[in-house]
Amino acid sequence: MMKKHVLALAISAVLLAACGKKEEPAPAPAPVETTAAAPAAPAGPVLDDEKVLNIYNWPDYITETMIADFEKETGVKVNYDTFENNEALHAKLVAGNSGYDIVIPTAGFGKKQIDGGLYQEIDKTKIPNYANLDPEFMAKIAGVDPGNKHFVPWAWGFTTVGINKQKVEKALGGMPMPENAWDLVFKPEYANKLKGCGIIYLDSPSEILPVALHYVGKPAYSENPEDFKEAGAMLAKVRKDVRLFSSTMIDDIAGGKGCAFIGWSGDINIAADRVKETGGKDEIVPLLPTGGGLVFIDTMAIPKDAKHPNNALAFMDFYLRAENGAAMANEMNYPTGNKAALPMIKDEVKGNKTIFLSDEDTARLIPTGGFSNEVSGVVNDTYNAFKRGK
Ligand code: N2P
Repeated sequence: MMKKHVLALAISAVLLAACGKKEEPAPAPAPVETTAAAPAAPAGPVLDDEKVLNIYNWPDYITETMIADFEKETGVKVNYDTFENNEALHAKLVAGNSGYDIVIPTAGFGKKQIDGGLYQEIDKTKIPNYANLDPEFMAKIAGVDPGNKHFVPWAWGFTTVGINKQKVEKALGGMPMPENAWDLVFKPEYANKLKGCGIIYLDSPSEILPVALHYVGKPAYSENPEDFKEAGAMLAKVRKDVRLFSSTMIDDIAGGKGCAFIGWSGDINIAADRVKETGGKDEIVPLLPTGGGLVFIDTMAIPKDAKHPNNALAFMDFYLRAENGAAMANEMNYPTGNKAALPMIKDEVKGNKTIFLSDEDTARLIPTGGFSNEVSGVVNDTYNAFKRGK
């Protein structure tokens, strides 16, 4: 009743005002002196005029709701594309005008992109949640990005050997598992036995060459072409046993295309979960080779020619919220450098020694690094010769 009355009054006031409109200028409002504080700046991040953000990331590397949540909160429309490996990202960046505002290189690989001036410096004052990051983790990245000027951590993991336990045991036929799991995919006496159930390698020179070099006792990121000859000779011996070079490893593992694979730790765990969920009996396991997994730290960076750098910084800040870091571990099996996220990570994930490694396994990892531009030709040639079987 009361409401209706008020509404009626308001309507008649509007009507009256409209009718009585004459040309008389309204008196200028008298300056009001006030001691009240200026109104607070609107909460939320500074955004670019165009509410668009173009992200280029690896496949299967973001939780289901992260993009939609960011869009809803900020009104920024996110275009999200994926690339298969560091080489593909690199080619896109070097060509210029990629159109991307955030890309996610592996830090070691991306060093030459920093050196080549392909990235902007990050304005950390626009990322308040930067404070959530673990300083020790950031110190590791500083090894390739001094002062942490360009790279903001996304997630990390390691390239390793994964197996379908039942299939591998059957194929080995009583032969014991090697102590160094890299033997399964690099040593002919094992690879010959596993070729029947399928050996799959990641399709990327920068994944295969460092582990191959390390396996033959050379520096994983050697700059010496002679070392590559040795790694190439070792690889050539198992070439005929490799069934597939894959860029869709989760699908290939879960789809039963192989029994031993060189893949990423989290993806092998995702495939394992998928097999379990669909009622599969076989166990998919990422192994922790005594010969060490190849660590990767993937990081967000803003290309020099990005059109929406403020939107990019706003997304980085959003991503670095503790709950988003925790979701990457809980849902995607990849740990982050987000220290504030740790208390929110589920016990079963924290307790999984193939996600959160023991100190012993951590010490064995092949540390972050990268090949220089100069040796990249040799890396690619060695890989391509191996793949072609020449
Ligand atoms: C893909 C995540 C792994 C990226 N799902 C390896 N750098």
